[in-house]
Amino acid sequence: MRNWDFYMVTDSALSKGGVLNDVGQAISAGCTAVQYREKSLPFEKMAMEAKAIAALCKGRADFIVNDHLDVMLASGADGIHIGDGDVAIEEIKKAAPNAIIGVSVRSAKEAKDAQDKGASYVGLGPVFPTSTKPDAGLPVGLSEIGSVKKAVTIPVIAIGGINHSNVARVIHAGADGAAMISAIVASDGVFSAVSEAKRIINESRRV
Ligand code: 3NM
Repeated sequence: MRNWDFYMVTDSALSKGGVLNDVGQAISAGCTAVQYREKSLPFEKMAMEAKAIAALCKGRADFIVNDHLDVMLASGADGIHIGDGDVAIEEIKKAAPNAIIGVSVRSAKEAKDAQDKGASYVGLGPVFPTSTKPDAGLPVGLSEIGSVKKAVTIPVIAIGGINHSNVARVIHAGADGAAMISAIVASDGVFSAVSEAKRIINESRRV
């Protein structure tokens, strides 16, 4: 795994320029972690898009597929991100022993459980209110980041309602990285939105 201080998640519904264009711009701006999050396309379409993203990421960014083990395997992605009710970690490890496995968690206890089961990193959220994932639940708040960091040794990526105005607080609270959807893909320019997010993150690590 590379340094994942900024973690991009795709969203075809919110995207202005299309998912592939978004990923290309994000990588050009220095993004090192890309998650393909697509809920409703047929397998063939997802696999095709994921293969194209894998090619864009090759040698420059780690590529993670949300939920779909079959799409991860078909595209040669580096890993998978799972949440409640998705494919079990044991099944992923059987199919792809070297895959990076991310698990969505809401608390220190869930994070510890995920680490014990073999997760490579956790996604903690929603840190702030978000309308991008309507079923994300109530915000856990910045303080949970510190609790989760104390409970696990694997990287903690914060997600949910993170934007350019609050990402510095997320990093100060201890997150290893910040994941953003709407603040990036619904912006007027993905390249500049990612560059600016990375600049703020780097700056906030220094103070
Ligand atoms: N997962 P935005 S919140 C995909 O809490 C996702 O696990 C979350 O989108 C979680 O950056 C979320 O636009 C949506 O708020 C994040």
